Amino acid sequence: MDGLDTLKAKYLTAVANAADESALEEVRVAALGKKGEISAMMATLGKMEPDARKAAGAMLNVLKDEIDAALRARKSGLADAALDERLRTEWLDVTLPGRPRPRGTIHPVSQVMEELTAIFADMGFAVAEGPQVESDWYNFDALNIPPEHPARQEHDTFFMHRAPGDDRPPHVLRTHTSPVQIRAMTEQGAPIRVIAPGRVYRMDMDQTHTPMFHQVEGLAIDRDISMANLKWVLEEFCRAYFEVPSVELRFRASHFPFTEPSAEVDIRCSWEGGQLKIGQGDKWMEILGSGMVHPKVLQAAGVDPAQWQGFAFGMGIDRIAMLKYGIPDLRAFFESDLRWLRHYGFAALDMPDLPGGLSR
Ligand code: 2NM
Repeated sequence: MDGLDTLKAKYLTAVANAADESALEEVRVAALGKKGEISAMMATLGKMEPDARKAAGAMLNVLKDEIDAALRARKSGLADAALDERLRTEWLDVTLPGRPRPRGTIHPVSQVMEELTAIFADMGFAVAEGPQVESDWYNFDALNIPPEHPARQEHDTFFMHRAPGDDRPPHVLRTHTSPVQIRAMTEQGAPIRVIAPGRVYRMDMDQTHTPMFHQVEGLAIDRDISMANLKWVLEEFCRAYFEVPSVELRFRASHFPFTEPSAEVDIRCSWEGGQLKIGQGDKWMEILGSGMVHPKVLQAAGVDPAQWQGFAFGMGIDRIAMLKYGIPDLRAFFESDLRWLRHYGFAALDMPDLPGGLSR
């Protein structure tokens, strides 16, 4: 039988060059398959003389075994390479630290609420809370704001709807947190020392106003509380809040229906190079309103104005947050822009405490 060496070389080369298992299978079929070249040669043995058949058959069997062995060896080589490739590409470093979950941050308004709560708590003020939907009595009447007062007109106040046919005055979204103080006085009586931080609502929207904003009000009622106590409490607050060694406040006569006398409070500051400095300089900046609680307001809350008196004040939380943390635009507070929140937000473990300093 001639040409077996050529055949052997042809198939061993084809085996060696098969790039993957399916190419290898094609080689196997071409050589050893039922219609393959080796099988076809086996089929010719029957027509040979017995001696020649024996010799040719033995050679063909050797050739078949050699090609079969080469196929198997190549097949396991390809499988090893395929496994190595998977191990290389699907490799995973199980010792890497876990990916931190994206975590939220503390909103500057929440941070400032925590800070001022800590400061006032240190001076003996408890936190009071109340509903954001209020009766007009708690929001206005009890605070000596008569029906014809401008603050009661539609352009400032959000009114809730009553059921058709219900002629009682509508509820309102509270326009200040003062109703919380009325409720606290009514429930606890005097003496009392509370702050009421929270959301308030006014129909107003421009560069410096949003329809919802945050306010903190304070109230201290006792037998002999005066404007002097008020001034000290506010100075202590500003010193701690703005984290400066000293501050200077000035009272400017003003008017609120719920206090008499009333004063707006300015803080000494400077604006050198566009940078606000609290406690020094030759400028004054208004930061809050205050006064001695009007006798009619005490009376409305069931506190006898012949025996008790005290101060109250109110300030905008969003505004003092902007001042302390250099936030230029009020409206950004409520836009829920993640980049803004990540930039101005506080880490969850940055909660303030007075011994540690409010900002660390
Ligand atoms: C202010 C200014 C002055 C105030 C009054 C009361 C209450 F309920 F006790 F009468 N709470 N807050 C008050 C006084 C608020 O905000 C500018």
